[in-house]
Amino acid sequence: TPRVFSGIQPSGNLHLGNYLGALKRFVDMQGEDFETIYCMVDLHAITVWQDPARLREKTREVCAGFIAAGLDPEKSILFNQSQVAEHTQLAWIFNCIARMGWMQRMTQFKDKAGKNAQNASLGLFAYPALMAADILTYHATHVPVGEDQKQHLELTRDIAIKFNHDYGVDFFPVTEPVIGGPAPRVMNLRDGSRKMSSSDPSDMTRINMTDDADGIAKKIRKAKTDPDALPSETDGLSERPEARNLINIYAALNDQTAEQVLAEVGGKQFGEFKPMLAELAVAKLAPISTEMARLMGEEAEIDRILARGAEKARAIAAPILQQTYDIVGMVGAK
Ligand code: AQP
Repeated sequence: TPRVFSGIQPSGNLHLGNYLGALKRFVDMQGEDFETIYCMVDLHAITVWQDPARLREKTREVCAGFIAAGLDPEKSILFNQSQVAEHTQLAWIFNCIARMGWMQRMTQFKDKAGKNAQNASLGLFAYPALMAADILTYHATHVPVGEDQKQHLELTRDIAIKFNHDYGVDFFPVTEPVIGGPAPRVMNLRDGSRKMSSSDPSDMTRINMTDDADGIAKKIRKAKTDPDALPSETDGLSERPEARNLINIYAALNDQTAEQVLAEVGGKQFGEFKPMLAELAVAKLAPISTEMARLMGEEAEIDRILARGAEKARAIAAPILQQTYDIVGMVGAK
């Protein structure tokens, strides 16, 4: 069976972008067709400063979010990245495969490092090589992510290809990004040109998985829109990023396509559509946030799930790392 790997950083609040771009799709892939491995990537989170107590809390919160959204620890391997040392061990090998020029082209580094790149951590620069190791230490073939991760997945492919070429082996698979669904890039509610993000200083720009019904309704009511009625076909959304975003969110939450949604709501004003969207968002998200809150009260249970998941993950990763060491020529590789 093909293997799926993906992760989410426990660095901020889980938001609707994480849910529709990643988590909901993790759940969709869980089942007979794939072996699914999902990770809280705490080592990625610390590429920018994290308060230790908050990092612990957020790691458990993301795990609670995974389970509340429908990931079943019996069907998917769930664990915390730092629990499986093979990720960092393989990342070192990949640091020696990836080229400086490749890394310098990464737009996420440029965005996050900002103007003062000299002051960014070395880890932030090397982030995509660790991500390649996360994926390839399981020989994962499918990686569900939001559209913002596309460039990092291309780098993962480049690393696999160069490793195989340099050592004359056919060892690492060339991974397929699984970017799709109606909302691969959920936009900021106040600015349709920017993605919804946990690091935006304004909480009104995003819907958090922990927001209550009133909070969700208020954020949707205040979301930026334009004065026109909704079109009945997606062509009519091309110059209307805010309208497109709300339609895509509706479609993704309701397991429809944007076309299907517009066939129903075309002609309506936002005054009528926004309450429909708020009602749908609350109906879909409230059960998840309620379950998340309950699970957060069961810290020991979460830690047990992570420990068990880490053991299963290590059983897959360890032999692949040893084979890698052997290919590279390290004495003592098993
Ligand atoms: N706006 C988004 N739309 C669709 N997918 C998104 N993802 C993130 N934002 C959106 C997807 O969520 C997964 C986890 O990403 P991450 O670990 O980078 O999470 P994050 O730090 O919470 O992402 P942010 O909010 O965008 O963080 P900052 O503000 O730090 O940049 C990935 O699959 C990602 O594509």
